[in-house]
Amino acid sequence: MAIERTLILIKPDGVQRGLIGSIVERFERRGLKIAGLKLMKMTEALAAQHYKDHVTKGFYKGLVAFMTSGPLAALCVEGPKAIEVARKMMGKTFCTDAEPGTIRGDFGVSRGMNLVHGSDGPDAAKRELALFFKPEELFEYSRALDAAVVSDEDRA
Ligand code: DAT
Ligand code: MG
Repeated sequence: MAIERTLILIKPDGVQRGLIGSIVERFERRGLKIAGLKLMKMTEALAAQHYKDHVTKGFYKGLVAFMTSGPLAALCVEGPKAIEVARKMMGKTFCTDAEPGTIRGDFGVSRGMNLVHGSDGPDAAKRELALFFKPEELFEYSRALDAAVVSDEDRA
């Protein structure tokens, strides 16, 4: 099954800067489907689970302070190879390194305040989606435009 789901977070800087719509629009325009969407606050406990691989890193404390500083928008984005497609759309980790045309490369100049999170692989996507969404908050639905966006070959 080549149709994947991934977790995208529009981080507190993106919400503060009024970029929720601009960022969500990028995923919609690409043809990806929004299977879940909500505004929420990341608690320290959720940050510890979400960023468990980074707990020992020097930047962890600052990262958690930033991520818990205000509301963020959580999205479940679905489509063919959605995990890799979304990561490419986000650009390199630090906005200063990200190519123009990417979300980080078009909207940011910061290192840490890099606007978006995207799961980095299938295991992370599954784990992270379960952290942020209850099953009933994710939706399976067809759109009238799906036949023009995804072919049978894409689904295979
Ligand atoms: P990504 O968000 O591109 O998957 P990551 O998982 O390596 O990057 O790191 C998670 C977040 O932590 C990243 O979006 C920004 C912050 N971060 C990573 N490395 C950092 C560093 N060396 N200094 C400061 N913040 C860093
Ligand atoms: Mg990461």
